[in-house]
Amino acid sequence: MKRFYLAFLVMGLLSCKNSKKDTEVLENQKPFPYTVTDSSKNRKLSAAMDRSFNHYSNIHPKNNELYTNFKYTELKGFDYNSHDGTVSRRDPSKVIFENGKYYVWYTKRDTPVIPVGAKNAEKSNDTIPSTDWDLSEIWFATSKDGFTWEEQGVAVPRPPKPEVGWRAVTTTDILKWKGKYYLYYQGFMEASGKRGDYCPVTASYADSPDGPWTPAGKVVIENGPEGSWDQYAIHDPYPLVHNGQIYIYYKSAFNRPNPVWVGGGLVTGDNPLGPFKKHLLNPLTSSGHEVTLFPFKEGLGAIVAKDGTEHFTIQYAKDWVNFEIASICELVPVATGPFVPDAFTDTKYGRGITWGMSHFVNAGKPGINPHSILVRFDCDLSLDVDDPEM
Ligand code: AAL
Repeated sequence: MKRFYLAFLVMGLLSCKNSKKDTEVLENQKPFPYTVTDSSKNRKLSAAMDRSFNHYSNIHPKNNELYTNFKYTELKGFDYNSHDGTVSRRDPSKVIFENGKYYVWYTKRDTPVIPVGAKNAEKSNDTIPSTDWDLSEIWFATSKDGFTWEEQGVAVPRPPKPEVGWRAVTTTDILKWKGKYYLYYQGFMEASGKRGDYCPVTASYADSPDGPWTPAGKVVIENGPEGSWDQYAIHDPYPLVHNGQIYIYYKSAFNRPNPVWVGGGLVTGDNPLGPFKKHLLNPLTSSGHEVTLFPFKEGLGAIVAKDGTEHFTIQYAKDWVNFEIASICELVPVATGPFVPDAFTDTKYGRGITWGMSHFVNAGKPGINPHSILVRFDCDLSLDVDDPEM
């Protein structure tokens, strides 16, 4: 028994000694960037408190214009074959307003059977898809009010083998540039999942959003050289116009086929079919499975949805390159295609966004086959929600 008392006494003395040491003034510790009470000055901080005060001290989640809630509404007008998993719609483009109506483009899969899954990609063939987006094409729909949509048909079909995108054309986004329209999209040359989710980006162009679309027939945003962060995949192209140039943001999943780590990059140029220059600071973002951006004041806002250490944040880059976390949000939309009134106007003071399309993925559970649906989201990431053009 005595031995136990002795042990407690020693432990007690040691812990006193440690706590005294912890409260000692720490040389080289940075002064705090905020007001603190005297008693908390010069204390050693735990890792979490250090992150909170010294790295993220500018975050006030509910106290700036880039904080919002998200509301979701089911859309009318899309048929899903009783949600049996053979029809899937996902990854909507930005929504644009032309000819008195809204337009959206998206990935549509309509296959005789459901996907076998990325891990079983070897079992896929010309009619059996590996993933939800394998064997897909790019379709489009129009709407007068953004709630009820009329599916218009295919905009970009899969081209014949071995052209870029022969296996699947997916995950598109729209650019309006000098009176013409450009759809950028992922062009798969193998079933997704065989080695990873590997693909480059290609494009088609048209004089009208109704088409017809002419394929560029070549890779438009090249994968990086061997060993670089974007060597395997260029995903989610997202074009905007800034400083008289085309800015296309994109994502790469840089350690596929292992767990996904994502980075977001930027290419710029003045010819919509390339060549484009990759930004020297790429990757510009460390998180966000799909890249969703909108001109906001002088800079660029970004909805950073799933994946990465900064997921479910809204970020801001005053210079369109160096992103800082502005807020942390809940129920953040995935694969977002917002209505961005200033996307192509080369605005010097962006108005932000209030609504758009996103997708919900049903990953597949017993009795429910995997597929995705398009939904509408509404939010307040705008300077003026009463603006009639919003
Ligand atoms: C999406 C996007 C890309 C990926 C896959 C289909 O949400 O990031 O398009 O390839 O998942």
